[in-house]
Amino acid sequence: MKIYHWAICAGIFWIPILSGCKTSESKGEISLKKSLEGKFLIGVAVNDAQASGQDTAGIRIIKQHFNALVAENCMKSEVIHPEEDKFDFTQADRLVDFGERNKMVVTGHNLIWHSQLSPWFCVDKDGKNVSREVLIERMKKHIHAIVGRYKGRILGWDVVNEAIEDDGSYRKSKFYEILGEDYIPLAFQFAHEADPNAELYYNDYSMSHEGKREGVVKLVHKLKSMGLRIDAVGMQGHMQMDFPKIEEFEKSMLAFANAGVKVMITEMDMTLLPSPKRNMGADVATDFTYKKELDPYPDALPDSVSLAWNRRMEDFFKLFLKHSDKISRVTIWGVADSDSWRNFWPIKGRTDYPLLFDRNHHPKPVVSAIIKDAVDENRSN
Ligand code: 9MR
Repeated sequence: MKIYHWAICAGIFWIPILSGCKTSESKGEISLKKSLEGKFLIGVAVNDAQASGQDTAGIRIIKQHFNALVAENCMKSEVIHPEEDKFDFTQADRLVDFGERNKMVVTGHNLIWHSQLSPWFCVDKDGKNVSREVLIERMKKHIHAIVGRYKGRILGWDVVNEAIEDDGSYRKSKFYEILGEDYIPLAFQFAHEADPNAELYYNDYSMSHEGKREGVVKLVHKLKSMGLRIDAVGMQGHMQMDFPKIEEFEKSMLAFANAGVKVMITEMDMTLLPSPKRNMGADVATDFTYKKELDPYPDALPDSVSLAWNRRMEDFFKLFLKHSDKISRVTIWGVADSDSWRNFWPIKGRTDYPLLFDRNHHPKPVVSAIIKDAVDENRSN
């Protein structure tokens, strides 16, 4: 692994720094955001320990390498709108301030999602589904309050999250149960009313599935034909080592771009742990029992595994560079391995290695590789 890293570093800076290019990066001389300038924004999901200033090692990386951020959790309805008449903007305000202080583009995540949904949202005090009229009014109030509060400060919103199933059909969420397909155009309409300048996105996982690809393309056409604003499709990008095939992911990127929207990779990470199922997707409700053999690297990673991970991650970034004209942002779902939700999903308490920075907050070899690939591409253009 060290030799691979040396080779990458030496290629650009002719300095064989076996420690992971730490010296030059920590001086701020090279960074992801600098090398990717003019290609796409490079973002990161930020948690409250970072936005509130506690995680200083994480903050150092965020400032050095990223020019965009998204709220990992603090804008989800159960946090920001815990009761019908009560909003809690404490964490979200902190996050937006943090982004502005660090001159980062801020994305809001998310407005309408079946998961992490405030328990009151779709039901009455007896737990029965509310009427169509009541739910529309609640959605309108929710979206207007949140989007309105950050008007002009947030570039764009994941308006609806994870509404389409792998086969292209609509997810049978509470929103769908009560409002049918209408809830999606309504959400986009309300978000646009609240901040006409904000970009609006549809965001989902497992986007390389043919069925989902077609379902999402259909949705984009539908919103456009209704005269509604939709700027981009967010492909979450929660990858596995054997899924998806890069070509399938590319097909979806091209399909969305052909539908007339920008493509964003919104939640990039890649697990290298054995999976209890082939295509895991990212349904947070999935939960499997812990088994030691499914947690093979609790202390350290064998070089061969690390090498394969770094190579595959680089291959994805090569794909993003190839299609940078279609991509507006690539966002990594967390700063360092220890921050990642992958350590808790789909099995709690495992040790995973899905992000670009390790548990010591050192860059993995792929960071230098991405920088080199971006610099090389600039030279050849
Ligand atoms: O990373 C997030 C994790 O900390 C939360 O516990 C979880 C539930 O809110 O959500 C994770 O982020 C999800 C994102 O909001 C939507 N796509 C799937 C992500 C991973 O589950």
